[in-house]
Amino acid sequence: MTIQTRSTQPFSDQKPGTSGLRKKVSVFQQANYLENFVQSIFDSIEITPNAVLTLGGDGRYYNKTAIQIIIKMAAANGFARVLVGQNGILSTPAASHIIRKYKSLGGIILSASHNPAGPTEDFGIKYNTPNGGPAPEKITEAIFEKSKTIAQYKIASFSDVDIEKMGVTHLENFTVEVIDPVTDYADLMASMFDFAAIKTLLQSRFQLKFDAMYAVTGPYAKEILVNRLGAPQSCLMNCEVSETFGGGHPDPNLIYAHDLVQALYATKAVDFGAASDGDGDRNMILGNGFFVTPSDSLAVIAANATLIPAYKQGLAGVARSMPTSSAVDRVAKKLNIPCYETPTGWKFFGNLMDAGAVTLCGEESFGTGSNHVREKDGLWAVLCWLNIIAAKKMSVEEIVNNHWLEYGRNAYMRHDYEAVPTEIANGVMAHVKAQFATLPNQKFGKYAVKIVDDFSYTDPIDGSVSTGQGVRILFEGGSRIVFRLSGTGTEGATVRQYFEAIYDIGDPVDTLEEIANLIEIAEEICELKQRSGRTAPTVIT
Ligand code: VG1
Ligand code: CO
Repeated sequence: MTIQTRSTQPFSDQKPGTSGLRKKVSVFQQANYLENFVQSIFDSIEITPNAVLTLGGDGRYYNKTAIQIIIKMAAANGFARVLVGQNGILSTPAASHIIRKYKSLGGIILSASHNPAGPTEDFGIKYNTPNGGPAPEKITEAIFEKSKTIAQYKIASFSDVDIEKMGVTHLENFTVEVIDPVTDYADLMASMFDFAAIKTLLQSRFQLKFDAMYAVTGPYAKEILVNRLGAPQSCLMNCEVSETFGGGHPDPNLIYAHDLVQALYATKAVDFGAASDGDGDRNMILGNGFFVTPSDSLAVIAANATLIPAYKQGLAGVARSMPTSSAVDRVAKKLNIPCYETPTGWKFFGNLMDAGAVTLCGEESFGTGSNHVREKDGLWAVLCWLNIIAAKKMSVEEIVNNHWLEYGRNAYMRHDYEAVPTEIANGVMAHVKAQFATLPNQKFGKYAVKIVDDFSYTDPIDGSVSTGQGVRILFEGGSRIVFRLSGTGTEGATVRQYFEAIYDIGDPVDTLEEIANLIEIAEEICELKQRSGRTAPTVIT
């Protein structure tokens, strides 16, 4: 095998965001763009003899091209072995599991998650560490620094490896092993859940629909739900992986998962619905005509975790990202376990899970997971719900209503304004921050501002500090508004506004009115609509 060292020049925009580097496909297609980033990753880690790299992605356009380049660069940079999912497929949680199970030095996941796919859409690349989780900021910053001064990269020349067939290819001392992307993950799920009880449930009159949104979870859902749990094939919706995700937007929410929403709201026939995103780490849970907010889903799973075999000993602790509602905090309080509040992005949960401080984690953005891997996990969340339903013999709606009766309720909403011109978005955030001195004690109708800050987090395990993680406006009584700029968009800036109102047990509940009040106050404070000329958010969840 010949190894070439090729000259290159830095690109200025290779800063990883919330979840890796995400750009339009055309950006990645520029000569040396992908190569520069991959070399910057390899230059930021120590590649030991016998090092194994796990490699795979969500199946989107450009995945296969990128995989061939990365295999050749891994060979040139001293990896001994690359494990690649057949056809380049690995869902994000499955990749995390493979990294852990086969003791990889790390993994490269090719995904832009829920962003649309295709030649004119998005591509992404993310590096995960040996614990299976997204690289922490210390490493992503090192990668970015390397990318700014890169002058050359190393690549081996051999013909493309056939990734359609499972098996091993030897190239001198370097091996490429094409693995089944599904089996290891399905085995892990079978070891954690009461498959017998779920099987009985799915073979009763209980009807399930799962929508893979033409993205990576299709084959996983087929193996787990149909082959192993005996659900009928007809429960699968949009389960063929396509390079363009069927031209859709594989973001499991009430707007984009319309086929599923239709199935759950149009008739009484279907009891349970779930959808997952492009790379399989997000989930949306629906009962018949009933939407479970991701924050409530986390709280319900935490409250009922001991019904699931993997958690029957109880939870060490829980964690949620700052904008996520505090529904899970109430559960933690009752269970008398710690509850951590971290910045947005799964990379902040890794240290807590590695240290054994938390078992379950979640985000408001349809992400829930546990310490079985180091990524959020869409199908895992679906199985949690099915296991809980099988054990409690109640509908989704009954489970959630009972939960609110027992713990109180958090009303929650998120507004996203996508593709806002960057200067306007930055202006909005600056305008909010300029009011930090005057906002405390200010009153908006019945809402008195208590605390205003820009969230900063000190990792309790390694002491690292992350600042500027989102502006929080906390009101007396516990309601709050959060403003953040997204770190995953690829066009202009995405401004996110989060609204939360708290109801204690016995409080009269009018979630719509409370949230509407907070939405108005938010505009008064941030002037986003006024400054951008927008009249409504792009997405409401
Ligand atoms: C969004 C979500 C965040 C999530 C991230 C990655 O980030 O808000 O909760 O962790 O996407 O999810 P941002 O910076 O755009 O708000 V995924 O499914 O893309 O890996
Ligand atoms: Co995702």
